Amino acid sequence: QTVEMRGFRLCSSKRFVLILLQFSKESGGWFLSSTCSEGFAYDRRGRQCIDVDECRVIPDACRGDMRCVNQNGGYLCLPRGLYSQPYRPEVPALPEPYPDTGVGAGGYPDVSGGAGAYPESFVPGPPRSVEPSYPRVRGTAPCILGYTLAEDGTCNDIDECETNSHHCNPTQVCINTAGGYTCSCTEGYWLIGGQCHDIDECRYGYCQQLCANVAGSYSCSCNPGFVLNPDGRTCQDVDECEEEPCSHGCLNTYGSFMCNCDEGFELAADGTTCMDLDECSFSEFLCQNRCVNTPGSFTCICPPGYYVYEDGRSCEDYNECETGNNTCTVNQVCFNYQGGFTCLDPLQCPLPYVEVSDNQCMCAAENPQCRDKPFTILYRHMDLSSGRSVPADIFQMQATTRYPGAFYIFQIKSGNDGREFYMRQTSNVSATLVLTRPIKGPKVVVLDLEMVTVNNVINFRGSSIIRLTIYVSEHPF
Ligand SMILES: [Ca+2]
Ligand SMILES: [Ca+2]
Ligand SMILES: [Ca+2]
Ligand SMILES: [Ca+2]
Repeated sequence: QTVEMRGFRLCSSKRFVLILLQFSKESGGWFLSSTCSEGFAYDRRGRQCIDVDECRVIPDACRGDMRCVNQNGGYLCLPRGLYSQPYRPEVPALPEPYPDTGVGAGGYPDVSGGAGAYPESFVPGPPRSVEPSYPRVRGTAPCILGYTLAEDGTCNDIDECETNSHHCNPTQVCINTAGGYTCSCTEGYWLIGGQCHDIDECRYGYCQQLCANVAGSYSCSCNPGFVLNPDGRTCQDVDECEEEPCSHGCLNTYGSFMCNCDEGFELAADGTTCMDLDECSFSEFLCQNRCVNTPGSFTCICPPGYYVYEDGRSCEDYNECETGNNTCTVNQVCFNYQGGFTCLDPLQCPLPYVEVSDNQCMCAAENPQCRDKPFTILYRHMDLSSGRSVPADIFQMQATTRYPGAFYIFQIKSGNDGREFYMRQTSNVSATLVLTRPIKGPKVVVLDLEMVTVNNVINFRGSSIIRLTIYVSEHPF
């Protein structure tokens, strides 16, 4: 017997041995040959070891609800409720038929236990209400690594993160997966040498302008004049002009803006306010008379009797006599001068002078009263600007009647008390009245300019007068 049972030495189940022995006695159809390994019987006809179908030949091979499944070289007892399909483990091809002489030293050791050899190949079916029972296996769990058997018989994933059975380091984050878990870094960190380190996003130019690195993140900001775009990284120029910050013109620029002012204004220190320029303070010569500052400009004002010329600066005399804007009567003669006018009364020659024209009086030579008096008095009027620069030739005299052998002397007979005038003879028949000192107006100067005629041949000496009335204006224009 022991010789025949040699193949069972490796078998741990005595029960199994007993079953096989029993079968041998009852049926006699099978012969356990010492040359066949366990679970096989020697077929004399075929002269080879063939598998024994224990499920058929052994009554109640499996107990209760267990279902017997024949295996090559053994059998399995599997719960009926647990497996919907007949269990067909993918057993590696047996080297069968065994050679007659090949006494297997245990042959198929994993199958020797009869069941539980391939738990990792089990395909879990839908849970049943039947309370499962399991083949009696050698303590091997029916679920693959990472799964645990639930009470209902299903294999459930173990959440290693939840159960704290993971091996992630403290800087890492455990992420449970089906059948396992992974260690990874949260956003903003990266794995260097097994540790999660903050990414210095600033170093990698995440922000277009200003960047602040923080643990696990970063924050971008923009220079003044820019605003952060919705992407949180790029900056966009602010169009400050939309807020109308300038008094006048606004020009948006990249990162800033510029104000400009209308003509006549200047930008204040604040860079936005436009202030009126006081053009009058620039120069005294901006206006000929008086400068009046106005917002954005200036105006020149002229004294009464003048108007502002086309150039906007100069003062031009109103010629009241030409425009008719005067108060002279029909008998009077209107005389215009700078800044005013005067009405000249009709000429009235003082006795013994008689009028010879509308501006000349004469004292007849035959009249004894006229002896030692100038022969003629010619009335002339002229105007002169106050403060006129000197010297200035202002009036010319010339002898109109020339006597052969006569010569002429020109002199200022009266009215030159201030010695502002000088008579310069320019030929033997002409002279020029020269202004030698500035005269400040307003003033009326009456000069008697005398021309003395001397003729030694006929022993004649006579004179004529030009009574020159000079209207000196109040203003130097
Ligand atoms: Ca960071
Ligand atoms: Ca801008
Ligand atoms: Ca101004
Ligand atoms: Ca005038």
